[in-house]
Amino acid sequence: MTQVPDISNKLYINNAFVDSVSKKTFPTINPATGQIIAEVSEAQEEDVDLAVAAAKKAFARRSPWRQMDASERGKLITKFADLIERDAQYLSELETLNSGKPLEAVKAELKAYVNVLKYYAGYCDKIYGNTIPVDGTGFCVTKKEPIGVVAQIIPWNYPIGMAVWKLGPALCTGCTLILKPAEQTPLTALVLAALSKEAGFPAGVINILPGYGPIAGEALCLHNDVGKVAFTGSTDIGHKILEYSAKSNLKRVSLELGGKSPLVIFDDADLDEAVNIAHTAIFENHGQNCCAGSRTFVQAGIYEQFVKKATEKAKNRKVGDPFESNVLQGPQIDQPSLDKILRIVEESKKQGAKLETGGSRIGDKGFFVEPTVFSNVTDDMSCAVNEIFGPVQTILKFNTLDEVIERANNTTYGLAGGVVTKNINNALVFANALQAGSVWINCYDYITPQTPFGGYKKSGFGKDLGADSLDDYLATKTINVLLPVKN
Ligand code: TXE
Repeated sequence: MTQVPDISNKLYINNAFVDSVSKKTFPTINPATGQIIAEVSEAQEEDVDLAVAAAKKAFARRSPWRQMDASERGKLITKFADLIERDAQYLSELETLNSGKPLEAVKAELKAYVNVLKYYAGYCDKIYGNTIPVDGTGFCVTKKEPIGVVAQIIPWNYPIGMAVWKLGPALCTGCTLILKPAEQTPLTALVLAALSKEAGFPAGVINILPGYGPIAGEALCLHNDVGKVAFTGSTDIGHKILEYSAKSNLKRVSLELGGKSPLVIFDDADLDEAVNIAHTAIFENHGQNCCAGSRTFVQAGIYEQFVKKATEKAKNRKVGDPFESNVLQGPQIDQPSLDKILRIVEESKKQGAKLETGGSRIGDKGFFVEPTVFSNVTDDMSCAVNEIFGPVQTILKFNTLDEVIERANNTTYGLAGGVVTKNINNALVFANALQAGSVWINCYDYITPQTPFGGYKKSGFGKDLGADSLDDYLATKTINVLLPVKN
């Protein structure tokens, strides 16, 4: 049995695990059983005020964090990464318990997250400004400065991953932060808090506030001492985050929102390889992936064979207890998510999509859904338009490159996309024309610490990962000195 950490009913503010001011708690559940794992402390507006005040103090002039050499910040982040690696087994088990993600997958993901932190650790002392050859006799330099106090609001689909993606660039640039994990998955964030304390970050640099979006999340976004919000979540809430910024201090905002990403298979592709890529693109993490390949476009010449093989593969996908080693799919995160998936499946059936396999809930305990495949899908059907965030593959037929480019772009989203073909021209023409932040050729979901990730259109703006993500946490200051002569 995975032990629930004894800090699970605390908030983490100013390097201390404390009760919420109101002493309110909320239950967190195991999505595989629907049973309560623990009562978790719920942050409210007054806790947000305390955490922001701690982060502000940690960012003040002459504070230990502001006095620290950038290279020392890098060493702290490295130590943090090493501690996560040390406790990988426990963190993975707790993540599986709280999120329903298969344990083996979580363990593999965790290795990648350690590398993300190490990437940012190495970047701390490599953040440069410029010298600029200005008109006149001025000597001009630019400096990249940390924004200050940042709020980070993350979802439940990759709880450790999203935390690390946000913590990395904030710490690297020297910001201080308040992170709010999703209400469904608060537990591993609290363990990360404990590990950051052990690593030795000064008080107030990292604060972790479990709580609800419309309460703690909203209070963070409206706070006038917060200089930036980094948000990953739904497009609907993305709209709200911008409103909060407009209503308060015009804080900076970066948004990583939903998607309806196309994966295009041309008929020159190796069929088995294409089926595998498309299967993983949609079914990975039970479809709960913002860049899931949730519209599979297959060229007419191989359409029937593709559907047959894709259906076989979905039927063989092992669903069950996420702690079992050969299980690839655990439960969906919660009841609303389950209801949304089943509603879209029913709507699509009524609209004429052909259900090849799946389509139903499994059992009545936990939130399990059968791996589902739809063929004969047209662009206007519910399963082709809406972000399902579930294990539902929708297979559409196309004929030409120009046609599929137009249809692939015919969405309000623009997070990612992929193409499988042996024809390099078609691959690159597609990659150039797709209105999306990431394009994968003959692969999918190829995400590394070095590669910027983030959307176009209603999938948001700003980047996670890579050096590009640092820009969102930095302000450029121009310093001009007037010299008596030019040379
Ligand atoms: O998202 P929310 P939900 C999509 C996916 C999913 C749907 C709903 O389609 O089915 O969104 O999921 C916080 N002010 N994605 O309801 O509500 C909330 O507490 C400030 C795609 O879980 O956006 C949580 O921490 N914060 C996505 C975070 O926002 C607020 C991942 C995400 O929750 C808030 C998740 C408010 N008013 C869902 N309301 C992706 N891009 O990967 C909520 N939050």
